[in-house]
Amino acid sequence: MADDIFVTRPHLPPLDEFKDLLGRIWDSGVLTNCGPYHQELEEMLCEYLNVPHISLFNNGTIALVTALRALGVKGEVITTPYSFVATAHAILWTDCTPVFVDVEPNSLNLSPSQIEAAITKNTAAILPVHCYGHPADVDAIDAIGAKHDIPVIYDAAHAFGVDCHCGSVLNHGDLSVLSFHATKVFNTFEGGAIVCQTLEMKRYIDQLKNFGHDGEISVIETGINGKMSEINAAFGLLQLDYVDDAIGKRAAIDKRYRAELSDLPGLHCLGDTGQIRQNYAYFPVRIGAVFPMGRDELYYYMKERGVHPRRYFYPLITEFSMYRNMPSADPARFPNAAAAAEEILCLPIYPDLDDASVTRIIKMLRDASAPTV
Ligand code: T4K
Repeated sequence: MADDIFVTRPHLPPLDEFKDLLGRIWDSGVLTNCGPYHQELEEMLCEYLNVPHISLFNNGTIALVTALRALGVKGEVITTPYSFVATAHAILWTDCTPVFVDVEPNSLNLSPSQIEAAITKNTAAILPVHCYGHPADVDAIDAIGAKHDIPVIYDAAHAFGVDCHCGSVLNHGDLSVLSFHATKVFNTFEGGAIVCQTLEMKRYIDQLKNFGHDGEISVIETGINGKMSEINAAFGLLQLDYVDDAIGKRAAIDKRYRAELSDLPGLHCLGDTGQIRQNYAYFPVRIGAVFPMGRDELYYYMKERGVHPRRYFYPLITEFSMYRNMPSADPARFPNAAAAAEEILCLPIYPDLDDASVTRIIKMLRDASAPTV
């Protein structure tokens, strides 16, 4: 229906400005294979994100697979069951074995002590997620990686432009992987990237995403086609001009939700992370026992009234058939993740969500919290 509200809507810059950029593609005939827009977007993103090197990809999932491959990861990879399924699928695609451990009860990010407890001689990497763009405990996790000489790859799909206590969260670990999917804070329709710390690693990743080519007639790796096209890169350049404004609009919605929902008994707003630079990618709320409806009841109540929140991340990854029978997929191993999967609802948040719509969502939640009998 026309006035339905979805969990997100992509931010789109003025079409005329995009047409101008397309003109240059038509003139040059360079459509892909790391052309001028691709190069310019890499440079602009390094500057904007304050990272030393970035390699653009055609999506975040291929970037995750390539990141694991770039570090030669073979064996067990410790990760979270509380994420989008692509996190674990990337591990299977590289013929590695996910080992699922629990998250912290409040941040819903991987618990360092649970990671440490799961390390064996077969552990080949740690793959934490900055869930909802809220930084994982990067100091503790990086220290575990260093202590055991195990690489750390952060799935930073939600963490575009996020800072932790010491600057960009993307500079932690060996590699960080971004998604620029249409539903993300910064989007290139489809897209993704790997952030790395050395030029040598960037060159290697660039070879891997380009079939393993090392020059016109030389192929040195079993690479893949992970390249971002010029159209996507041009769109990204335009998005960058508007991304601060877009994050500012998200922040204003986040502030209203917190101010006007936090007194509701049994509804807890997550992610008030204080001093860090946030991107307000999601607005997760936890529906506790004292709320008059369960999480699922509230989800359907809102949908029936034209508002479509999402239950990110329900079900847990470990519920899916390809993971369910793995030894580490026993839900008894991760009570915090299991509880979150049953209790979290992500409310709509995106730059063009207008005040009237936010008012409508808040009123709907207030009505649900005090049903008339
Ligand atoms: N790691 C993590 C932690 C991730 O969250 C993701 C992706 C990845 C890795 C992999 O990155 P990519 O390979 O995707 O780059 C969405 C996205 O498809 C997915 O990118 C994202 N995570 C995941 C959390 O959410 P769905 O199934 O929720 O998408 P969908 O189509 O239901 O869209 C949600 C809402 O957005 C719709 O109700 C309407 C709106 N929408 C969506 C699209 C695609 C639009 O208005 N326009 C659009 O074009 O998965």
